[in-house]
Order: sequence, then C-alpha cells, then structure tokens
Amino acid sequence: MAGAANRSVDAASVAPKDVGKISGGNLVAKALKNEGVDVIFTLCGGHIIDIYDGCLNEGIKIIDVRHEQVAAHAADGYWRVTGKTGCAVVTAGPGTTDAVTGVANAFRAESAMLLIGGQGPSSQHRMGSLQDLPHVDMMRPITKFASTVPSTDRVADMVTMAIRECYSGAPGPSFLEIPRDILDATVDVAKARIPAPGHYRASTRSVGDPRDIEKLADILVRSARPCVLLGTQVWSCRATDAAIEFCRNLNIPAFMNGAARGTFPPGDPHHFHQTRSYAFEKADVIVIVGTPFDFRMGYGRRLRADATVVQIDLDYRTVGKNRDISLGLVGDAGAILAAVTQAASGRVDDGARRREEWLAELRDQERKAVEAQRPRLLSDASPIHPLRLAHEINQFLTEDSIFIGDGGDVVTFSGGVIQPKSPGHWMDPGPLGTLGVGTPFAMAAKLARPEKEVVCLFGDGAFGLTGWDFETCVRNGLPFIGIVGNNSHMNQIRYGQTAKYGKERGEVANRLGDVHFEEFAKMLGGHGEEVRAARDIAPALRRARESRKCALINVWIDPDVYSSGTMNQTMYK
Ligand SMILES: Cc1ncc(C[n+]2csc(CCOP(=O)(O)OP(=O)(O)O)c2C)c(N)n1
Ligand SMILES: [Mg+2]
Repeated sequence: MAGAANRSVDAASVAPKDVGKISGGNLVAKALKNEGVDVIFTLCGGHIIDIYDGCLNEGIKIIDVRHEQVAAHAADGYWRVTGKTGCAVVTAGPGTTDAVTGVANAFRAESAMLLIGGQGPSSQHRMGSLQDLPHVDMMRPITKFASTVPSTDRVADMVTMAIRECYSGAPGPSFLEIPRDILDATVDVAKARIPAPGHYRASTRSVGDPRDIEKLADILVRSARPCVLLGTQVWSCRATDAAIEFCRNLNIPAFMNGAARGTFPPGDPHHFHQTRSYAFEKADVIVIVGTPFDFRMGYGRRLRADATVVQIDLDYRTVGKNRDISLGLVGDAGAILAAVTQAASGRVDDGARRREEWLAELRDQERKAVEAQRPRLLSDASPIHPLRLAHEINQFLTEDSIFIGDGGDVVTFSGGVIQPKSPGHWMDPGPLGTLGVGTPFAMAAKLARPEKEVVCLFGDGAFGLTGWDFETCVRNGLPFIGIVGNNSHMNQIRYGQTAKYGKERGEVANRLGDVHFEEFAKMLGGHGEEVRAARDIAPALRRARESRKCALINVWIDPDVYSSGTMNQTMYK
C-alpha cells in the first residue's frame, strides 16, 4: 500500500461522466469520498457552495446546522463514533471563527477531523475581500496541519494530505482553507492529482520497539499489585478486544477514562471504577494506556512514588511528559497490548496468586465505596439531588445507549455513577472541557448509528450554548433523549466564587433564568416534559424513549448541593 502512495487516478480510469473538466468543489468531494467520508456538517456561505455541488455528485450527505461550532463538534463526534474522519465545511471569516472552538476541542481530545473553510478569491488576496481573515494562522496552533490550497488542480491532493496529517501520532484535526475562485474554477480531470483510495496511506498499527514488549511482559508476570488505566486511545485505536484479553490473561484490574469507558461493562471481574486513587496509591506496577498525564491524572503526581510506571501512547511527545516513567512504548494501543499478552503467555507467571489477592482487595474496597454512596443515589429529596438524577439515568441506559455528558457540576456528579454498558458508548468533551458539545455529539452519534439510542445529560448552562441545533436533529430525523439537569445556575463556577467571595459578591455572572426547556423542545417539534419529583424521573425517561422524537426532559435539581470534585476544585490542582 505504502509503495503505491504516489499513484494518481489517470484520465482513462475515471468514470465517463468525469471525463473532461472538473471544478474545485467537485474535487473536494471526490477526495472526501475516496477517504470514506459520507457526510459533511456545514453552515452555508457564498464562498463554499461549489463543495455542495460536489457532494451531491458524489452522494455525500449534507447536514446543515445553525452554528458552525456545532458543525465542528459534530465532525469530532462523528469520528469518535465511526472511526472515520469527520468533516465540517464552513464559510470564510465568521464561519471559520465560529468553528474554532470545535476544532480546539478536537485538538485536545485527539479527534481526527477536517475543517474546510472558505476564503475570498485568491485574485483578491489581501485586498480586503468579504470575510477575509488569516484563517491558516488562526488555526495553526490548534491543528496538526493547516494550509491554504494554491490551485484547483491541487484541491483533491491537499484534501487527502490534510486528512493523512490527522493520523500522524495521536489523531487530531486538520484545517484547509480554499479560496472561492479555486473552488469555482474547473480544470482538466487529467491534470488534477486525485490520489487513489487505498494507495496513499500506511497503517499506523505500530508495536514500537519489540524489546520493550518483552520488558513489559517481564514486569507484568512478576507484578503482585498491578493496575492499568485504559484511556481514550484504547477506543480510538479500536483496541477493546486486545485490552480485554490483556487484562483477563494477566489478571490485571482495569480503570477506564474518556472514550475508553465501557471497554469492560459494569459487573465484569476486571471492571473497577471507584477505587482508582486507592489502586494508584497501593499498586506496584501502573500501566497507563493512551491518556496523557494531564490535569485529569493530577499530572501523574498521584501515582505511588516507587511504583513501576509504564506509559503506552500513540504520540511520542506524550510519553514521560510531566512525570518520570519506568518504561515508555510508542505505538498503537491494540497492537502493543496484544503483543504483550502474547509475550507474557510464554513466561512463568510468578505473581499470579498474589494478583488474585490484590483483585479481591480492590473489589472489597469498591463494594464499600458503592455502599457509602447508595443513600444519596436513592435520595427522595426535593428539590431533586443531582446524584439521584444520575442514578436514574444509569438505570435507564441499555447496552445500546450512547451516553453524552455536557455540563458542569451536574455532569461531574454523574461521572461516578453513570456507566456505559458497552465500548464506544461514552462521549464527553475531553480535556478542553468545552460546554456545548452535547447537541452536536448527539446529532452525529444518531446519524452514524441510527440503531442506537442516544442519551445526553446537559447542564442548563451548557445546553444554552448550542441548543438551537435541537431543531437540526428534529429536521433531519435524528431523535435523541436529552435531559437537562436544571439548577438555574452555572453551578460549577458558582461554587468557587461563593467559597471565595461569599454569597453576595460570589453570585455574580453565574445566575441563569428558570428556563422551561420542555417548552423549547415542543416549540421545535420535539417531545418535552418537566420533572420536579425524583420518582417521576424514570417514567418521564420511558415516555421520552417511547415518543421516538427528539426529547428534552427538564429536571429541576437542587442548586445548593455540589459534587466533591467541584468542592475540592480538583480541576485546578
Ligand atoms: C464553552 C465554555 N464556557 C465556559 C466554561 C466554564 N464552565 C465550566 S462549568 C460551567 C458551568 C456550567 O453550567 P451548567 O451547564 O448549568 O452546569 P452546572 O454546573 O450548573 O451543573 C462553566 C461556565 C466552559 N467549560 N466551557
Ligand atoms: Mg446549571
């Protein structure tokens, strides 16, 4: 495959309807189609209309949204659910600036997506054309690749290049700016470079240095108290099976974060959830797979100081960053875990018995933590306790529910309670912590997997950022169940403000109105209900499911309780 990387489609091998001339807009669509992109998320603008013409010719679906941030988040979400590059197409200037947040989120979350932005005609370069901005300069720090396209014959080539760049090291977003006259113009098909599908990309499933595989196998068979943290790359590498085999064969307890949540379902003997800090303090070997030592990991400071720490990551730059490690492996999570499992299978397992005791100890701790939490999960308090809401949602989810969290404290509360039941069924913004991902992620998830149920928990603040695109979901027949945990505040921020400045000076810029989101849903053609009593949550969720419509359940929750994570301000430590 790599050897044929430079092969282009020649004039003789293209379909008869393409013989002759082709426009820049059609070349964009051809390259997207060759990549397997079957949908673009877009908000229209005069600079980009030729791309739609190409999409119609190539059979690429066009989902038109109400805000470009939504288009970019939806492209990110589409990649997460399908593993195919997400694509958003936005107009020049404000279209592109509106999409910045979505691209930035994809950058921190390691999502492969391409943003295509319009630009004034190249013939008016730097003359002050409508909506002209230095898009490429703006996008460079938050993408893996950002470029303008210099000529129509290079359009398909550069779309292909931009997408290839999404996959170097850890995945991420790319940006292409295409001037209006370049999209509009036509060139001879024979003169345009159109890379042939399957002939311009190599596999990224690298196992790294084989000697390190052997070293890690040695470390693990000797370990007595190991644990593994499975991070987002376990899902993005589609390494679920390899991770399960690894943990089962070596009998290693697994913790999961980000998109890897659901790798093991709750109830599995290797699924651990409540005892991560305990394990990190007591373990002799800690294997971190596909997640950086960022704030979510306390920058690696909360791992036992004398533990053997092993880090596996797609990105060389992530390994050993913020914390010294004992061993680092760079490559694909699935390929590496499978190779280590195999290498270990031929060895004498010195630690097997002691690992059994360790798993029993952790399971015991896990049970205690769950018991301690139970009374609040079942609380009948009025107003509703956010943990009760989380508990009801957790009970409601099935193996086929994709869960999305988009909010502040209400989502922090739910993180310890709501568990996806299957791999790839959990979506959160990632380390950028972007509010507003919910509606676009729901849109993308339902589009990609219509047979799944999509459930999104929103904060009332978060929903407001991108909620108008509830209508896009209604219009396109993409039903999902939205639940707004409504405390009429930006509570996660309010806590820190009132703790520091007292009630009077602290309740500034964080109070929201008492918004009836159920009416908003109805106005847009969806199903809406409000809930004020805990016992009414489950029946309302069931009715939303049965409605088969886009639904918003507006649950009034207690604004005066806060999660422990928020009270400890762990996100800033
Ligand atoms: C786009 C964006 N703006 C601001 C913030 C800062 N922020 C974090 S949590 C939060 C409050 C969110 O309120 P809501 O969604 O209602 O959840 P609550 O904390 O009230 O449960 C804010 C404003 C952010 N993370 N993202
Ligand atoms: Mg709120």
